[in-house]
Amino acid sequence: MSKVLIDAMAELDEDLVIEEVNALIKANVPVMDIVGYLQKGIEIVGKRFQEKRYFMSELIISGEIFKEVSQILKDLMPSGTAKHGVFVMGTIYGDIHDVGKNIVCTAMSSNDFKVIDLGTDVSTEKFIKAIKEYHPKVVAISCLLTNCFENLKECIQSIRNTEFGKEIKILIGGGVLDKQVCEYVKADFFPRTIQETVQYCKEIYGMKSIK
Ligand code: B12
Repeated sequence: MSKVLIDAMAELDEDLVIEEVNALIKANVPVMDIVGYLQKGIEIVGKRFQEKRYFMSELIISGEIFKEVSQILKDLMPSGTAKHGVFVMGTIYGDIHDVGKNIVCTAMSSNDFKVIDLGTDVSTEKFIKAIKEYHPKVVAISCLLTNCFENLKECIQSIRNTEFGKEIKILIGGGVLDKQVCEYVKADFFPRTIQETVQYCKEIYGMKSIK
């Protein structure tokens, strides 16, 4: 556990965050552990925002710091060969958060999936168009806002209503989600970790081992 990194992220001390991330990399701390510490720090940012101790500017800065660090961490993950199945992912319409989505996409790509990243604020039509074009067995939707749950539900229902909708597995994720939301929006699975996401997708595509 790196309290230094958690606190530096919470305090939005960009230089210290980068210094500590580099120190952890040097000490061979696994990339996903580093992401976990950053996430703990950014959760504190979110809490302070809720308590009105931080404002929009601090949210924006926290997202920027996370993105910068993600770039450093991305280079440490193998780029992958895209030889396995297709993984379509996007952030639901109404929501522009993309830090978590980008991490999941990078992890999937480095685990040899062909990743189709649809971006943020993705409409139902765009998801369906991508499904028709790429024929994925798994579609992943990110959502960080409570007021987008209805969008999530509508989008999933619309995907299910298409001709291929019954066979596709739909995963959801994002800070505010839990198993109850997963049931409410009728998604197939709510992975708690990225490792679980990778494992689930490998199983769906009939692969045995996990990297
Ligand atoms: C940074 C940030 C922003 C940045 C986003 C920058 C960006 N490029 O993404 C900006 C400033 C744009 C922003 C805007 C807003 N935000 Co904001 N934001 C955050 C903050 C602080 C961090 C989010 C983040 O990047 N976390 C780090 C990543 C790594 O975590 P993650 O996304 O959860 O992803 C991880 C997992 O969940 C998982 N995952 C994510 N998606 C998926 C999908 C699948 C399929 C799977 C398997 C896994 C998975 O993988 C990741 C790695 O483990 C959160 C606080 C928090 N606790 O999350 C608030 C938060 C999400 N925001 C919030 C709010 C309210 C807003 C605004 C409405 C504020 C406003 N008044 O305008 C706007 C909404 C704009 C919009 N329409 O989308 C609230 C949401 C509350 C709620 N219950 O709805 C939060 C929780 C803050 C709070 N506590 O109040 N925000």
